[in-house]
Amino acid sequence: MKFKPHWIIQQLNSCWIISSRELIARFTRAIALFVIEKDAFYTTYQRTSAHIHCCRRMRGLWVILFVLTIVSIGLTVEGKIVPVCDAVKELERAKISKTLFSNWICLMQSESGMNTALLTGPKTASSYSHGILQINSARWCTRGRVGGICNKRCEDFLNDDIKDDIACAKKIFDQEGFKAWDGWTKKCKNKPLPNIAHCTRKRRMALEMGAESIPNDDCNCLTN
Ligand SMILES: [Ca+2]
Repeated sequence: MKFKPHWIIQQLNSCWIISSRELIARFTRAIALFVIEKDAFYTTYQRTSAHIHCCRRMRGLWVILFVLTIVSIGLTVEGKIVPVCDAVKELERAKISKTLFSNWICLMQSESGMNTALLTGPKTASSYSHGILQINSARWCTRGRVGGICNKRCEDFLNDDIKDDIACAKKIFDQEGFKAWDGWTKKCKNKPLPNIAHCTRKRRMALEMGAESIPNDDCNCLTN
């Protein structure tokens, strides 16, 4: 049988309309019949009860559809909170100077809370900032198509892969330094920086133990 979503919506809508109008009429008729003729009352009562049951099921369907919609929206916008050591690993892959790792992590934490899907704005010139590094559409990327100085779609900075985010952020850093990010200026500049020593320590311990692989939740980012 071919699925017809418009038919379901029609049924649901008609049920809602009937429930608020027709039910009152049916109960009124039922009360009148009860007074006049007892048997006729029971017949009408059964029909009305069946209708109430039908509407309850329809309302149940509405609730299910509503919950599914909310869940699907939630899945769409839900981002990944990147573990610190995973971010450090990506910084190393991007050949960022190790002496700046703590600043980069502080930058990510202060700008986005390490959330890859964070979208903020609009700011000046209707620009938006995207992702874990809050890359702005005013200059660095273009919304909906490839563009900007980084020659990227801004939406690409909202997914869980932060390699391209870091690559673009490197260009921002090369041109403007960390001061390009308000979060870094307010929360990192001349402030205590995040301690990422545990990322290097776990890696070093694993190497000393001769482990060939390290569990996912550990950091295998630093080779020194
Ligand atoms: Ca990305």
